[in-house]
Amino acid sequence: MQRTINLHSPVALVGSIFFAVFATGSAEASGGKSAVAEAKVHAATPCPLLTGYGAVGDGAVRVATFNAFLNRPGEGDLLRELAGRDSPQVQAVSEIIQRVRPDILLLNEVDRDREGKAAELLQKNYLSVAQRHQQAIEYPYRYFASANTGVDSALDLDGDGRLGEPEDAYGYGAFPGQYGMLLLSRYPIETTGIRTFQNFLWKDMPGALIPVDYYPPEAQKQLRLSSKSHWDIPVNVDGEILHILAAHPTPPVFDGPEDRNGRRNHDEIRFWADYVRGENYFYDDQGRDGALEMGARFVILGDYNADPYDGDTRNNAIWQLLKHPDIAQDRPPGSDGARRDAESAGYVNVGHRGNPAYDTGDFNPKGSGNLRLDYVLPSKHGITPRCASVFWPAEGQEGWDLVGEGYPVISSDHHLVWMDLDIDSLPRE
Ligand SMILES: [Ca+2]
Ligand SMILES: [Ca+2]
Ligand SMILES: [Ca+2]
Ligand SMILES: [Ca+2]
Repeated sequence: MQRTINLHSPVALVGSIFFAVFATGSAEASGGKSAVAEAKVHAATPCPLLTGYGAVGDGAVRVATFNAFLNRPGEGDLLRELAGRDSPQVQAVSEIIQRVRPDILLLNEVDRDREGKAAELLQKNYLSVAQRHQQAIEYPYRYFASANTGVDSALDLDGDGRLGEPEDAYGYGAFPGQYGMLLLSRYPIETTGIRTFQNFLWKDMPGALIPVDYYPPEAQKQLRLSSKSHWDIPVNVDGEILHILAAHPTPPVFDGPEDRNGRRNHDEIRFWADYVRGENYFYDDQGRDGALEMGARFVILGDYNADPYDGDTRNNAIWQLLKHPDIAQDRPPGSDGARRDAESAGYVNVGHRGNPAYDTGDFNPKGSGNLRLDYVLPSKHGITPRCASVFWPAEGQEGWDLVGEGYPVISSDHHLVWMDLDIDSLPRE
C-alpha cells in the first residue's frame, strides 16, 4: 500500500548519499520558516559525501537507537506476527535498519516473551530477508532480557482500589516484558561483564524524588527505579570495550499533580548521569556493587521520553545528560524530514521551543507534538563522534514511504537515530 517507491541501484545509492548529506546539512541550517529559534545549538557534523547509508568506511562504528514499536496488546501477539514474514510494519522497520545498517542497535518497545524467541524470529524472518531492494543484515550477537513492565507489584500503585492492573506493575505493562529492550550487535558482547539494574530500588538512589505523600510506606520500600531495566552491556569492538548503556525511562505523563511518572523519569535519567560519574550507590542484579569504571568508554542509547525544551519532564530532566561533563553531546543529530513534518503538522509544534529538526518522535500535533526523545550519547573519553543523523526522510525524498505523515503509523512513531564513532585507544594502566 504505502510501500510503492522502488529505486534501483545505482539510482538508490545516489539517492541515499544525497539524502544523508541533505538531511544533516539542512538540520545545521536550523529554523528556516519555522517559528522556532535555537541558533546556539549546532547540528551534528554532516556525513562526508561518500558516507551514506551502509557505507561507514574507515573503521567507524555505526551505533543507533530505534524505538521500533514492536509492542502489541496481548502476550504472544508479537511472536505470532513474527512467525510469518508478511507484517507490513515489521517489514518497514526492518527496511529502515537495512538501509541505515547500524553495527550496534538498541531497539526499544519489543515485547519480550519468556524465552526471548521474538529476537530470533525478528532476525530470521525479517532482518535476514532482503526488504524490497535492500540487503539483508545479520546480527550474530544480541541481548534480550527481562524488564519490569507488566511484573505485578501486588500493590495498588495508582491508588484506584484495584489490584493487578498494568498501572500496578513495577513498570507499566499488560504482561511481563511488554515494551522490552533488545540489543543487536555485529560485534561480540562480553557476556560475563553484563550488568543489569532491573531490581535496583528507587529509594536506594540518594535524594530520590519519590513522591512520599503519594505512595504509602510499603510501596516506597518496594518500588523499583527502572520502568523497564537499565543495562550496561560491554561490546568488544576489535579488542576495545564499548559499554552500551541502555534504558527506556517511563513517560513523564499519565499521572497526577504528584507527578510520580515525571519524578521517576527524572531519576531514571539521573541513574546514568551518576553511573558514569562514578557515584557509589549502585548494585546490580548480578550481585556486584559500584558504578562504571572511571575512564571507561560508553554510549548511552535509548528512548528517554524527555525533550530538552518541550513536553512534560520534571526539571528538564534530559539536561542531566546533555550537560554532563563526561558526555560528548553538543551537536544533536537532525533531519530535514522532522523539520518539515513539524511545519506541516502545525498546532502545538508551532509553540515548541526546541529546534524541530532534532525531533525524533512524531506525535499528535494537538497532543504533545513532535519531540526529541531518542538519544545516542557517547562518552568524551575514548570516542570521536564523526557524523550522525535521524532516519526521517521528508516528503518527496527517498524512504519517505517508510515514515509518512506519522499517522497511521507505517514503521514507528519514533525515528531511528544513528551516529558514526571512531573508537580511540585508551591509555593502558
Ligand atoms: Ca490499581
Ligand atoms: Ca507528570
Ligand atoms: Ca518539537
Ligand atoms: Ca507527523
